[in-house]
Amino acid sequence: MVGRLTATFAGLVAVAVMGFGVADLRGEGEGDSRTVDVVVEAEMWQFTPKVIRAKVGDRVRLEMRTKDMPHGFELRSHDVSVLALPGRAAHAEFVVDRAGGFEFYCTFDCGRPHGLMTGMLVVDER
Ligand SMILES: [Cu+2]
Repeated sequence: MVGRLTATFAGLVAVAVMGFGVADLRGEGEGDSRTVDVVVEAEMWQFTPKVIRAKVGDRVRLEMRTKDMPHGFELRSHDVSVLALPGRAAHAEFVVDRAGGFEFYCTFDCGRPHGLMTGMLVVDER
C-alpha cells in the first residue's frame, strides 16, 4: 500500500515537473455547473493522462479507451467503476462535490505491474 502511494506520488511529481500528462479539460459554461469532457486512454500499465483536474461542482463526462486489452477504471471515492474493451470505450458521468486528490486505478488484472496502474483526480476549489 505504501509502495503504491509512493509510486502515485512520484508519478504526480513527474507530471508536475514535466508539464504533460494532465487532462486537457474542455469546459462548457462557467459558474458552478460546468461540464468537462475527459478522455482517458489505458494500456499496459498506465493511464494517459495520469492526472485529471476539475473544480468543485463540475460534472465530469469520462470516456475511457483501451489500446491493448481490457482495463478497468475505478474511482471508488465517486462510485465510478467501468471496464473498457479494445474497440469499445467505457463511459461514466459524475459530479465532483468536494476538493481533494482521489486515486483511480485499474480493476482488471492486466499483468504483473498491474498494481502500478493508477492515476489521480485532483479537484480544486473554484
Ligand atoms: Cu490492470
